[in-house]
Amino acid sequence: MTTMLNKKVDFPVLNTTMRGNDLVYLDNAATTQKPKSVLETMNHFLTKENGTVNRGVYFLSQEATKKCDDSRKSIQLFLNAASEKEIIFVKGTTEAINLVAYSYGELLKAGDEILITELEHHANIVPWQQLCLRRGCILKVAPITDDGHLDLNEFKKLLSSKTKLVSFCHISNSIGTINPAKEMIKLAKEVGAKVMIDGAQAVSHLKVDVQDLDCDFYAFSGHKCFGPTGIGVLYGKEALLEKMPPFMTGGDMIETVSFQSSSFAELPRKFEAGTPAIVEIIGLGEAIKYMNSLDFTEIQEYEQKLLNLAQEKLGELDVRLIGPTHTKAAIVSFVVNGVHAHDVGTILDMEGIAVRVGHHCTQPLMKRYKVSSTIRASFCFYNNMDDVDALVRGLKKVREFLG
Ligand code: 7TS
Repeated sequence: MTTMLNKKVDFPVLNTTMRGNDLVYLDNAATTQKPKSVLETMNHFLTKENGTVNRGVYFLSQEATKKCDDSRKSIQLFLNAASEKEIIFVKGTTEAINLVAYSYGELLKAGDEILITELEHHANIVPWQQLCLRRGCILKVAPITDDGHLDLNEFKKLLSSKTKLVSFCHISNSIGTINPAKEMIKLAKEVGAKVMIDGAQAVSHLKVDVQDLDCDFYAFSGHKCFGPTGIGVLYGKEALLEKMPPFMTGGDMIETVSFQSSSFAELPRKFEAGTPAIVEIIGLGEAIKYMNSLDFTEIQEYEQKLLNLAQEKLGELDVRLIGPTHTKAAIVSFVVNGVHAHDVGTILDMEGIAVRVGHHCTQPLMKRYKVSSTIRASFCFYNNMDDVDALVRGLKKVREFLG
């Protein structure tokens, strides 16, 4: 390998041991580790500066408010959104999609169609399915080809003037497929549909530019891009957010309240009911700062090298790779022939190797491949060649133990 980014040093957890071995963390699609700067910023805030936002006349509250505003601003710049009003703080990708399904869903009527793909995480299936049950809309699903890519011809065929919303993952969490987002958005716009992108797996791997993509909504989770859990972002085009009713109601999202009626706050607060996740917002701001210090072109090249090496070495073992082999993120999903995925995961864990086994919250996709579960190793720029070797050594042990 020519480039070694050597970033493990920034992430304290990666320098610990697990069951007597150096930790090999390969579950980055589930959650990423946090750099020191994020941990220190959150600790500093809670230790020295804790206060609530948007209320106090006192210093601590003003400081907390300013830090949350700064975080929103850095997210706006990070995504290249046109305005801070377009950045809504939510709990995570799941909440962002639910918000759109409820609020944008209020604008839909019986017979309207929503188009998703076979690649989706349950978080990008269930909210639409439930919306369809509530409002009589129709859920359509664009199929994938055997090699794990969206079948663009079928996708095109499913688009019509009835399609009101298309929602798809930028990158599949389960098999790593990178969707041709720009092309899909262009096609959806031709029939007048709005587009939501589930970017949970993308923001830590690709440079995302919402204006260049021209999507209407984009969602991601802080914990999957080096920030804390409990915080995520919904980007939405201002004009569309203006038309949508609030999702949750209560404090912070109002302008005036009487017992008869209420008026709502301006964007983005119209969609942010209740005391926000203050320290998490500040932590996410620091994670964005960390990502701004990275060169995403270099990261992509490096992660592709890790992926190629992993695919090559796994190809030499008695395993079946599931999903695409190209145009994909550094996620490998596979089954070890004749061995249950959970047994593989348990033996790897004994070696200090963390992978996810199961259906990865993509049961329909598992069904498509006629498997109930896979082993998934998902890489990040802080992984290195030794981590790939450790995985391969671990899989050889699985064979030794289980035959
Ligand atoms: N969409 C995608 C593509 C995801 O990968 C996930 C989480 C979600 C939505 C939901 O994100 P959350 O932060 O709201 O939970 N994916 C995974 C995974 O692959 N393993 O654990 C969680």
